[in-house]
Amino acid sequence: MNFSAHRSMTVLAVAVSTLVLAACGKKDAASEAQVIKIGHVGPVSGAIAHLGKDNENGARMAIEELNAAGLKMGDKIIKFELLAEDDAADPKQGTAAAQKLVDAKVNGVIGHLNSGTTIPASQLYNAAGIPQISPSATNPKYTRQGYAGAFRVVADDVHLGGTLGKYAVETLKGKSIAVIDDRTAYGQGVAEEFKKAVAAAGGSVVGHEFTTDKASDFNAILTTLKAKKPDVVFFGGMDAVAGPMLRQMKSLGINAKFMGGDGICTAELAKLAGDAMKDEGVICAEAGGVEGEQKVGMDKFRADFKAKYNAEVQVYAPYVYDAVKVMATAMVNAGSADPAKYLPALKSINYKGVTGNIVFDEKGDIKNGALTLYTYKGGERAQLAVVR
Ligand code: ABU
Repeated sequence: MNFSAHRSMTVLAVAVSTLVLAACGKKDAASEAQVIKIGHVGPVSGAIAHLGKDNENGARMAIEELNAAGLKMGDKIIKFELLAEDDAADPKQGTAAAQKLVDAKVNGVIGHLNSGTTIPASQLYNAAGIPQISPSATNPKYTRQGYAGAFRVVADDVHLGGTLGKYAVETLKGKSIAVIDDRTAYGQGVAEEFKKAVAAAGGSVVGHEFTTDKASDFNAILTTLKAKKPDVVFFGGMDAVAGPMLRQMKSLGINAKFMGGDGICTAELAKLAGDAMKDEGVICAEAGGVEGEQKVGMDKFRADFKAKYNAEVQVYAPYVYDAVKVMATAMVNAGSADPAKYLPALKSINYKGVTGNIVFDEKGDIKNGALTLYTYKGGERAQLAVVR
């Protein structure tokens, strides 16, 4: 082959390989997955880490299922990526975690677990135009700030405290009702709603004492309340504090029924309370619930969760799971993960999840939210009733 023929062959080979590369590049661009970032925040360290992990596992389960479903937006496969942050249930760490997610330009956030972290964090998400769904924060203020992107898939403390207050008077026939709260946004809020409902039902609150979400010694406040001979003690706070409180009530000989909201209504409470957990001695409410044929989906979720994580659902995992799927469904319906584009689809969602039907009202709260009243028998949560 002379030089000229060799040169022609070389030019042809270069041209062909350029065409092939261009074609491959085009194919790669079309088949490349579109990554959608979902932030999740909960306390995976500290006293209620067991609840934060429960939530995070609910989110992971939903993300894995969504990715396995091979969903598409236009001609691109969607890959959901979970950016999980720890706020340790602390408001300052909550805003730091929120800022991290804002800086990472997440497409949406599921969280936080606590009202005390969710409310301040919501200001950052709102300023950045990032939609947020809380699966468990029940303080009513969260959805009453006028933020277009703030949603909640559980009932709020007005509903929780109101139902429990009425139950204390009308069903438990409490005559001398005492209240303790941990001064968090949740504990204080649910206790005040409980007191309003007790008064509305004609009952009487004989004392209200205060603690913190980190306390472990309640002897002083329990001794003060014991003098008032309570037949019901309501606690606004979380299970990590309620467990030791129940033990100290037992050692002080306080035989009152113990009540609380969703923060104590966990699988872990019986372990934390040990032998102070008497059958039917505790009444609490989860801020959601299913009945009838919807129980099939919830039962399957619980069994799948147990098989996957070798752990019982604590309380909120199914709500986190549904919240992730609600957000993903809104994105797919809108054909976009751009918050401004999928927000209208999120507002008008009608989603049948494992926790029931999810439709939002004008504030972003779940419409027709349920509550489930529980007691404990043999160390296990036992359902009393679903209330709407
Ligand atoms: N709803 C109970 C626990 C979370 C919170 O609202 O702080």
